[in-house]
Amino acid sequence: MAELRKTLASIVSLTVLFILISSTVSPRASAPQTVACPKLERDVTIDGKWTSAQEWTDASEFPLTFMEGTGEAYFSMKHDSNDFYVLVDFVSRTKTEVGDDALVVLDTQNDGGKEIKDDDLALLIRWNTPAVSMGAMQWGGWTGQDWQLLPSGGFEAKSSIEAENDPHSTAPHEIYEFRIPKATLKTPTSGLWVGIGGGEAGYFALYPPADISSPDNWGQLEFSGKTLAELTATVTSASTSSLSSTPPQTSMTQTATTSQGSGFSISSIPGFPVEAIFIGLVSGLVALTLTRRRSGR
Ligand SMILES: [Ca+2]
Ligand SMILES: [Ca+2]
Repeated sequence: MAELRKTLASIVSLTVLFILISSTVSPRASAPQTVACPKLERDVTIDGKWTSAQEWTDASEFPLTFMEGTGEAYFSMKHDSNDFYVLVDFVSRTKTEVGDDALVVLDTQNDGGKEIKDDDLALLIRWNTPAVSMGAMQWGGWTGQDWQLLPSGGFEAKSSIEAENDPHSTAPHEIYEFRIPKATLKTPTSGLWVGIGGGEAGYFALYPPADISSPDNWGQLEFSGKTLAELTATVTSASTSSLSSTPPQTSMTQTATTSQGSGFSISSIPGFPVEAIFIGLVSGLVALTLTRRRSGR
């Protein structure tokens, strides 16, 4: 509860920060990227690690783009008839610090827009101590409350640094796993945004690398009836496929890109640690929406 109070107490001041950050983010130049989520071949165990070396090799994988700091991190996704699964594998994060976190944001009605709306959902795993992470929290589906611990309805989220089965690296590092019930998503296609943030020195990495305050810029998540192997074959045989933005699983050896000078200039704002900025981004979205609701706008 202390952590929850701390987050809530930060909302007002961080709203200002959020506005400042928003003003520094360049608009996305191209249309949102469509990303196909393959049907799973192997079940997921939400334990915050690669339960086996094959647990996530049937998932689509994408590097996160570092807007602040450098590193190597990926997110992977797949689905079955009931759930959407996300892995965030922060390969280079071998030193865990308080405040490190991973966030999955969904536009559940895919109505986009230039600002966050009631249906937009965020799930967070945050490290409360260097050794203990706390479960998922959510906001969205507006009933007036802010973050909650472990929302009901089948959500699951865990993190660990146990990497003995991780094909990227077996050196201990931060790994996050999420289960999100598909019933949460109200349309066949949903806006999607994934990110990590934290660290004393500061890091902030995203997919897609866009302004998160505007759902228009989020990726477009589509659940496919095909497995990853089938999707990859489709891409290979049809270069004009809409799946062309989905990298093949060879991305397992791909390194995350860095994106300094992309227009996202957190470092231009003095006096705020990036950890606070990351939480502030989310808190700012909450506060802005609450302010508008209270003022009737
Ligand atoms: Ca697992
Ligand atoms: Ca929405």
